[in-house]
Amino acid sequence: MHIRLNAAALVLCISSCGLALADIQQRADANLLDRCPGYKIDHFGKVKHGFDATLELAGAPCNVYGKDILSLILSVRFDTKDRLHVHIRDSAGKQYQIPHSVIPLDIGSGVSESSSNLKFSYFHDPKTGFGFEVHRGTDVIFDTTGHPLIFEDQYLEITSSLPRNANIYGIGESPDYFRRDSSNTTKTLWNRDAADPFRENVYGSHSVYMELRQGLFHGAYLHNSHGMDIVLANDTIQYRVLGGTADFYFFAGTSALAVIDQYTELVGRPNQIPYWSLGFHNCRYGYKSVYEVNEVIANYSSANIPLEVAWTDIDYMDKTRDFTFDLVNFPLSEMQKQLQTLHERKQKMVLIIDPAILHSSSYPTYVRGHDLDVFIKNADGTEYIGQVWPGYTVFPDWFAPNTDKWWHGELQQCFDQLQIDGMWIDMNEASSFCTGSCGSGKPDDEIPPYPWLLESVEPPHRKINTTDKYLVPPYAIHNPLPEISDKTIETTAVHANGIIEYHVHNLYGYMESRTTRDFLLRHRPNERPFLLSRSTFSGSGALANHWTGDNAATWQDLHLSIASVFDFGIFGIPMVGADICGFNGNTTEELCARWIELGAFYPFSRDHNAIGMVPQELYRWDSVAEASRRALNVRYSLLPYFYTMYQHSVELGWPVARPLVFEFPGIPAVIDNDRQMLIGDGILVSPVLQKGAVSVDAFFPSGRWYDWYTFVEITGSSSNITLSAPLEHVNVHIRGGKIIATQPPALTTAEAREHDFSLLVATDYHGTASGELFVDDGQTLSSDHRWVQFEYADQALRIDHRSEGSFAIQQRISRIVLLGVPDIGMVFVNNIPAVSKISSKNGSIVICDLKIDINNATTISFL
Ligand code: MIG
Repeated sequence: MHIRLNAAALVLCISSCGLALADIQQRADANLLDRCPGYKIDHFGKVKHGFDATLELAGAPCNVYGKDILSLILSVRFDTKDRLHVHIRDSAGKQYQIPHSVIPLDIGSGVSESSSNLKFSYFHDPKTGFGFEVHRGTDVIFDTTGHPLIFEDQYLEITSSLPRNANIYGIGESPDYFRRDSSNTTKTLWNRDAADPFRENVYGSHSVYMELRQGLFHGAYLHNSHGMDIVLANDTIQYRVLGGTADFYFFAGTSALAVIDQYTELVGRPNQIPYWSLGFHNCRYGYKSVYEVNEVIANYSSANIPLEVAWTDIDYMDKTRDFTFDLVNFPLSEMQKQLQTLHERKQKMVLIIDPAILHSSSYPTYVRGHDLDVFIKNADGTEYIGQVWPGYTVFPDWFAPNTDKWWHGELQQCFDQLQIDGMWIDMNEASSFCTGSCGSGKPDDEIPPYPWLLESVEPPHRKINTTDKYLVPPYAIHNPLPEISDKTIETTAVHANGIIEYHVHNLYGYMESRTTRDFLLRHRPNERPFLLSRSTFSGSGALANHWTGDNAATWQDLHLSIASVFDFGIFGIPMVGADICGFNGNTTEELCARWIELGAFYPFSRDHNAIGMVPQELYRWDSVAEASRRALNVRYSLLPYFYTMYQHSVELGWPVARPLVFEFPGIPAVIDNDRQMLIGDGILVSPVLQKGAVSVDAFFPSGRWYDWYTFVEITGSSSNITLSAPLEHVNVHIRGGKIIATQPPALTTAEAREHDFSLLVATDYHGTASGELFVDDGQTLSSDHRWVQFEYADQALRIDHRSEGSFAIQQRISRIVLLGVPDIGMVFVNNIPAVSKISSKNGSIVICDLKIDINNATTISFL
């Protein structure tokens, strides 16, 4: 019998057992840093679309956390009119840089300095040497002058001044409030399997931030795969990086959406998702059998709660080995039946895969991989062996020439047996339960005990080898474990190209996402893959989607989930959500009800639970079931709108879930609002985040807002309004000035898509409103599409479409709801009186029984 426990237990132990090196070593050499001489700039000259120069160390090396590099190259390029690239690298070209083949950054067409919205200038300070400024108009958005550049082989330090109390967003992955505390924040970027500890580094790395100054946003991104700390303190942002080069990109903004557009143009636009993935997903760790999952699926449907996708966790595997099925509890034949039934009902199945592969000569997947030489190595050339669920494991080396072929082959065999609809890749930080190559030399059949099951609660940590500069780099980033190799692959492990893990650790999940997505694309050419990855890096959004990992069933984590969803909007991974009702710990009825009321609006909406916790499927309590039906009804009604907003993500990077500050940057009161969530720019969700509360204080920017359910108008006056919020109710409002297309909800997205549309025309104080609807087949990559445009003014609604695309929309508009308009008596469609039914409800006008073809330009007048 295999006992599985939550790995979080291990994390808790390690972080409390050992003092992290960073704590001991933390800036012990701070005074030495004062000796760093900075650089002298020379040979500054104009080149096409920018400047080049050389930098020479301006004095004696300080060698604080490595060896100072004497000679550097500065190149400045105006990539696009809103993106400036400033790259400082070693002249010798020895520092590790992320290859273009791994992350294909956009290089931009190049513009002249005069047509760029950003300008570059440099200064020489007698004390600190070279420094540079990035200007946007009169604003200096990045300014390193007065802070010496430190460029050592294992330590870069770049410091830029910030305004006092700067409004900084982004930098992660790290569970935190959305607006970072710019007076005292250290964000460590070192991918780590940790159960969402507040403010610490977790699964992914995104060294991008946005800053809001006087109503305008700008952004900056450091393209570097090394471990780093990004420190906000003393009115500066300081990068402390364990290697590589200072490869910066600056984004002119000026809106939040513009910054994200500019950033995702560089690192990759979000992937196109299948329409079904916007449905509701159910998962848990610890389902005992395929039969139990069958019951769960049936229970959703008898409770009338929409369930689009049934997920199964590592429980389905035979002894947690990838690409196998448990013969007794999850036999393949029963899984096939489940899949068939799901498909008959227009539902989907997603399964999990972990990267760690059992090291055993009787495990065919391992043997094939070994024969193709696809696993990460020790320095002596033997296979690197760690420990994950199945026992001692090896790890695919995504850099090795045969790895894609092998990984695709294993997946192919699995898909040949079971045509699942999407994939979930977990543990790809990569997570390993022991430190170092702990399984080397162990007999084939030895299954290691899990460290947290050992009698002494505290697994003895190995002796720390401070003489190896890659195991214990001179500068200790604030990774809260004794070694940066803890709970992952050791930094000295070697990839096929000779590169050690130290340089590329943060890329592991990104690279697994790429090859896994490639498989899905090859396997079903032209079908949009659905892929969910725990570990991500800059650019992952082009390949995969994300959930925020192992949160806890607490009110605090319910609240923080909003900020994390917003963070991933900045990171270019807009299809994101947190485990609804909470993963670790037992949820409660009330918390679960409140969580689905928020989670129904996460772009990626999935209930997920840890093993051993009380069940939390949405039908388990009457109040939760009722809250779920109501909230998911709103979500499913809004699917056309979610999908339209997601198409903005695909084309422009714009996040689906947005903080108020993105849409109302001029209102100081919303700079730190991470308690409400806008969907696109037109729907405001104001969830209850507090135990026992039956009302919510919600901020409403000035303007007209309309209650989703009653159509009652609320007058926003840039202040809080207390809304009633009984347990089963979540407040949702429509923003005046927007037109939103909806479809009647159903139990699956396929069914919901077949219904005719309603248009919610929510007018502003000028009596106008506008909106768009994007429609395509929701499934193929080559689908034709149509962008329908709606404009309401002077009591007339004009329907038109963008010139691109000619997808024929089958569904008609059968209902129009006019919000905030005077009474009407008649409806004309293209000047012809329309047969329709007009009624009014709470000051709104509801027109039913219409049959309006939206493929043609149409004018509907209301008199
Ligand atoms: O360490 O596959 O974050 O969602 O249920 C636990 C079991 C491994 C961690 C994932 C979680 C998943 C769990 N996995």
